[in-house]
Amino acid sequence: MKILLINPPRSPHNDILKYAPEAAKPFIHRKLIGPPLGLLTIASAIRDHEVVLFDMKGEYDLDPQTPPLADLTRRLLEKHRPGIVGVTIKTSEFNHAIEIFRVVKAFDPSVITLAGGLHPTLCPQDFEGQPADIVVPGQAASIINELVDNLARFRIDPSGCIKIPGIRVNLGERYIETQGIASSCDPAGRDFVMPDRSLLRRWIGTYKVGNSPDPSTYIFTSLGCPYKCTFCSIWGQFSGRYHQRDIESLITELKSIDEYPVVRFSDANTVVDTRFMEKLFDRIQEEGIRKVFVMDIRADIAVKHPALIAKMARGGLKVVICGFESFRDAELKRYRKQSAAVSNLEAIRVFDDNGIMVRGNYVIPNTYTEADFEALAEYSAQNPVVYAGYTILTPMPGTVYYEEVKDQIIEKDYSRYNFFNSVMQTTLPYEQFHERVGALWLIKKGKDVI
Ligand code: B12
Ligand code: SF4
Repeated sequence: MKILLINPPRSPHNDILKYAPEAAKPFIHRKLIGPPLGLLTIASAIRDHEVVLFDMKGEYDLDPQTPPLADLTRRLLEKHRPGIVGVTIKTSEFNHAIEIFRVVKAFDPSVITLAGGLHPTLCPQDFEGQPADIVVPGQAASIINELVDNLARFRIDPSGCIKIPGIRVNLGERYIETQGIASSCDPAGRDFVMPDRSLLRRWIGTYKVGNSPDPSTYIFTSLGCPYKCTFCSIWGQFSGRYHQRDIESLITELKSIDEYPVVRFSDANTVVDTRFMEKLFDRIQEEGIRKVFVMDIRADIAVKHPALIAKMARGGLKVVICGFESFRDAELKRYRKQSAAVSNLEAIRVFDDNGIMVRGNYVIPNTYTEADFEALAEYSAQNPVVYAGYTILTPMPGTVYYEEVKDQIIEKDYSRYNFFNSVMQTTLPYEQFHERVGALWLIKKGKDVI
């Protein structure tokens, strides 16, 4: 049975960009670029079946004249005639995923639709009444084969899957959560699936970040995060667990991706076990692996372990994304960041000393007034980083922050939940708030490394 796996297009909404001063616009993110690692993992797990992976983000980047979503989906259905269509979904892509499922069901109601990824993991209930036959929460690489085998055996009838624990099955009149707990999955260890990047070859030229002429790929050395920041979706996705990869498996993967000189670690929080990172970079050196590495490192960790940062820089670490979040301890405390504002400044020094380009990200609450914006702008200008990102503190469904403020949410359209549009009433007028956020992007120093 043929399975079509789709990475949906990006949400088009970006009110920071829309209302920003013209001078700031070139610096503001228009789109994040990168291969869909989760979907690739799923595709690689079921490679014994006939799988087609289609990256719609990559396709629209490759050819902006690509037809609109519904037409593109119909073309894919006509070309491949799949029995199953699976879509990977984060919150801002929910609407696009539902549109894809609608087109599939209109094309042929017997095609099974599968929803997987972050949003189905955190909010599986959102799919009730939607044209998604099966919702697969969590790291699905360990059950996807069983699921597909069942669908094949039961002639593509979703009711044949109700014995698989931990999924949601839409039986038309009933939307049921199957009994039992999904067998414990060890996604970074026993159940790790080596991604087969040849499935993404068509779009490799689009996976370029910054000014780099070379394509980049994602690799994870860990999944989840041991911290519990209130606004963050990631620790909830993994129920607070942190899964670490095996070093030799990582070395094998790094040695197999010659066509990708730039490697972006997709870890939420790359340096947790410092001994692991020491060893990984020893092995990278021993094997003579030369890559430009990009990764997320917490400010407090960089401050505590400058020698490790120096070693990683010698091993190819060139860009660090650092969640500064705020310049005020009171805000950091409210977000449960467990890092003090002073660490942001000290971390900038550690990274600068090692020639690492820092991308520092601040999150802006909807309550910010002119005085708050001025205070942040002054602080940022005194402590500039090569590239600073300013996005909106957004209550992503499934987070602690969402529960804290859900009564204040005025925007229910998920396609606006991408950190670029306020979904709550802003203290400043809406346009002015976004303009102020946009203007902050002007504060940067130096030249981008890649
Ligand atoms: C790689 C990545 C990307 C890549 C690729 C994503 C893609 N699909 O195209 C790119 C760069 C394109 C990207 C873009 C964006 N991203 Co992003 N991204 C990540 C990142 C760093 C890693 C995800 C990952 O690869 N994890 C490892 C894999 C193995 O796990 P996984 O994806 O969960 O997949 C497993 C399961 O979920 C499941 N599964 C996944 N898909 C499917 C599909 C089916 C059918 C099934 C059955 C199972 C299944 O099985 C997989 C294997 O076990 C995470 C942060 C993090 N560290 O988690 C943010 C993250 C997911 N991104 C996030 C966001 C917000 C975005 C953007 C909206 C940012 C922006 N402002 O533009 C855009 C989305 C586009 C848009 N504008 O709408 C948020 C999501 C928050 C939320 N609740 O939605 C995260 C959590 C980061 C954060 N700061 O909070 N992203
Ligand atoms: S914001 Fe970073 S440190 Fe905090 S929980 Fe999320 S991934 Fe972990």
